Amino acid sequence: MAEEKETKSIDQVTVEMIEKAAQDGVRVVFSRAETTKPCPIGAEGSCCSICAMGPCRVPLPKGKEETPEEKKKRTGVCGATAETIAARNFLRKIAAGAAAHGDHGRRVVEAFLLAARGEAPEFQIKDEQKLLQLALDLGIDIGDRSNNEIAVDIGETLIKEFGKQEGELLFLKRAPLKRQEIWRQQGVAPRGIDREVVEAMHRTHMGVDQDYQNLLKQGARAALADGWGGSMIATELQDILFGTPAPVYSQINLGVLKPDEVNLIIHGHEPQLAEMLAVVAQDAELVAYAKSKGAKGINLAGMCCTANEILMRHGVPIAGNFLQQELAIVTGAVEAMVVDVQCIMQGLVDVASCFHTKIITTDHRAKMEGATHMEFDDRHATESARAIIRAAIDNFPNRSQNVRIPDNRTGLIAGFSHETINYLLGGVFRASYRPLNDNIINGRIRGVAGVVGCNNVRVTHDNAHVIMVKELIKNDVLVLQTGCAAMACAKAGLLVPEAAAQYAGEGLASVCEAVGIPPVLHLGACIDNSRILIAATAMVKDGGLGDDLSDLPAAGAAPEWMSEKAISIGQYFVSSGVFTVFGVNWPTLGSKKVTDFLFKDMEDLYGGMWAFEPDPIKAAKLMIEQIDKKRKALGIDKARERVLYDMEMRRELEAA
Ligand code: SF4
Ligand code: MSK
Repeated sequence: MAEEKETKSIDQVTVEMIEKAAQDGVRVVFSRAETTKPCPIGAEGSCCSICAMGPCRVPLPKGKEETPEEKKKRTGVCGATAETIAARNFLRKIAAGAAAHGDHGRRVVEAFLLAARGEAPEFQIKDEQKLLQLALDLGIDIGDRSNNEIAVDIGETLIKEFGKQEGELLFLKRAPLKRQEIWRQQGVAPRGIDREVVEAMHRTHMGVDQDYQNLLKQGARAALADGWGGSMIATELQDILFGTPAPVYSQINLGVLKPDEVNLIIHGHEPQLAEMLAVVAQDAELVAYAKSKGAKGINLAGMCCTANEILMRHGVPIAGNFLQQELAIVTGAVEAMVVDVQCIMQGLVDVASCFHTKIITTDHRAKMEGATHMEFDDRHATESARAIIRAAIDNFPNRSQNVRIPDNRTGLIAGFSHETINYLLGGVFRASYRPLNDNIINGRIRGVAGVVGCNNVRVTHDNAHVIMVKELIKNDVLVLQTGCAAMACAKAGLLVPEAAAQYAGEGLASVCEAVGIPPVLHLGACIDNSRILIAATAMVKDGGLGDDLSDLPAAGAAPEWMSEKAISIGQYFVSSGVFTVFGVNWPTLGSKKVTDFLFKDMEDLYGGMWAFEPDPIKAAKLMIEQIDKKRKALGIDKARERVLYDMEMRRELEAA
């Protein structure tokens, strides 16, 4: 481990570009991390800055047991304990994460409503089947009404979910009945998405909620408003509007940039603009315009979660994940980087100033000093997208000789939506999760793990993702991925069917080979973690694996997390009954009580709990232990012992 931590990335392309940045005298995140060290007090959640009598720092004494007297004195000026401070900080992270996903969801509903009302003519309903299914789920009349009429009702119903003041979020009803009961008993069924975020902010204001358990209860509720609210609404409507993803082949890494074309990178999270750019980039007139400027064509590539969105639906190649955003510019071959919201480093502007790259912001909520702002308007989507592409083309003649595109890209298969998994496993006439459940019950698949989340410059880039996922699949755990985690494993060659024979255990490999899927399934962007909730619910409903999400042999992880959204995602998995382990650092270590509550007591309340383990192999082992614990409780642990060593069962599977 120590040796690996000395390297900045396991990805050779990233290493090569870090070196080029150094040669060019350009500061990127990897160099800034060397001079800006993390504050150890903030990292453990022991700094409170919510009022002007502070900031108050109450770090846990290191290297010695704290006496009760010392503990009593470890408070902020107002008397706030280390417990209150750690829990408040944790809740604020959840609130920010839920707000980010919620606001993304709201923007999608707004675009959906404009499209349904004919006010954004370039957006059309693409997935009619999903539209009708959602109408049925929401109790909206279908009759002989047009798709747009139905869509207006869906949009108007879902936009109210944000400002709803009482009752429960509508999508909670999609969860297994037992899970819904647990939420009601614990008093954490969210009322409205915005309401839970606002209440979290109020409770963490100076002098309000000062009971750490009560604060963490609101954390559970706000996070559920993300997973079963904002995120799920976004995923559902994006699928209806832009198409539900199906398996698609593409490529990843900075080698997807082209030396002789206009390279335009789209970075951020919301898919509306990216969708339009993907369409407009093929426009003959624009291609001709690019040629008039000396380029051979227009090359669109994605970065971070926007990349996942257009990869899943259009097969647009991915330039890289979170820590590669500045390095894309360092190639010297990017004419424009177009950004919207979330995970966009301000350092981009500084890096771009050393090259010819234009940074183009497109959303009124996310501007950057030194960038060019070109507002994207859903009502005139094509026009906005064309203007952006023209700006990129106009910049092509400014490209200097200082260009180095690494000759390295890896193939991957993405596009595993819940609907696709259902179909692939069950076939066209009996789409279901039955074969997955059967293979879990007979032990060929040991369990299912969601490995998701970001990159973090404090640990070796991509390393923990790849090590953890290899360990899981080696032990017959099917892995579902989203976000930058999926990209890390894609670069390591794990997202292709051939990876099953090379890296997966015998049982998992046999199932993957029979169905023709990789052992690691890419489900989309961070927002699409809601697909994992739906897939897990479908497994419960299919039978044989208990009657709640917490009964499933499943676990979650974010080994290289960095964003507040990751904490919100982790908490909604825990509150939905899933054991979830994070790496890097843990933001409540300043309070043993708060940490114990999250790591132990939450299991009694929700059936799921948090864990922290920075070593990815140890973290994978914790996940496998949990999976085995659930298998035992379901009485299917014996089946697994048989299947691994029984040749007759293997022959039977091959013959099937
Ligand atoms: Fe310090 Fe209390 Fe103010 Fe926080 S709320 S900064 S602990 S005085
Ligand atoms: S982009 S939230 S770094 S996964 Fe969704 Fe990647 Fe994390 Fe951003």
